Amino acid sequence: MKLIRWVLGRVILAIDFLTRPRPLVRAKEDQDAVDAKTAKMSLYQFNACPFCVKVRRQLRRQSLNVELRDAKNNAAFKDELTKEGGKHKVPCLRIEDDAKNVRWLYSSDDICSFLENEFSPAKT
Ligand SMILES: N[C@@H](CCC(=O)N[C@@H](CS)C(=O)NCC(=O)O)C(=O)O
Repeated sequence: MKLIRWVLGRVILAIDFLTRPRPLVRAKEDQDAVDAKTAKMSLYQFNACPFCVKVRRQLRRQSLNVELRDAKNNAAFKDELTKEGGKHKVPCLRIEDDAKNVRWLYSSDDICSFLENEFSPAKT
């Protein structure tokens, strides 16, 4: 079972690599503004999780430089996610606002919708 999961994970990563979306190109000042916003975000994820791959593709498509945190192999990140986020489930987007309030957004669909909305071309 572990082997099958491992093989499936490699297949997902290979397909992802071969079909990577083209990143959006913004004017430098627009990208700087987006980078300032995404500097306050981090994505807790597993490398070969299909839902995480989906969110990473969305990040790439929208050229969002969000720090990736490996919640499988990094014990500190795993702990943070479980204790502060509330459950050990990935993907989960940690979003900090200017007042340092933190929101933990779970579910790939919800994360992708949030990113689409937050960084839509009309807003960036
Ligand atoms: N519906 C969720 C599914 C997420 C999910 O099932 N994630 C798995 C990894 S692929 C997970 O976090 N499992 C918990 C664990 O392995 O500890 C989504 O779209 O994000």
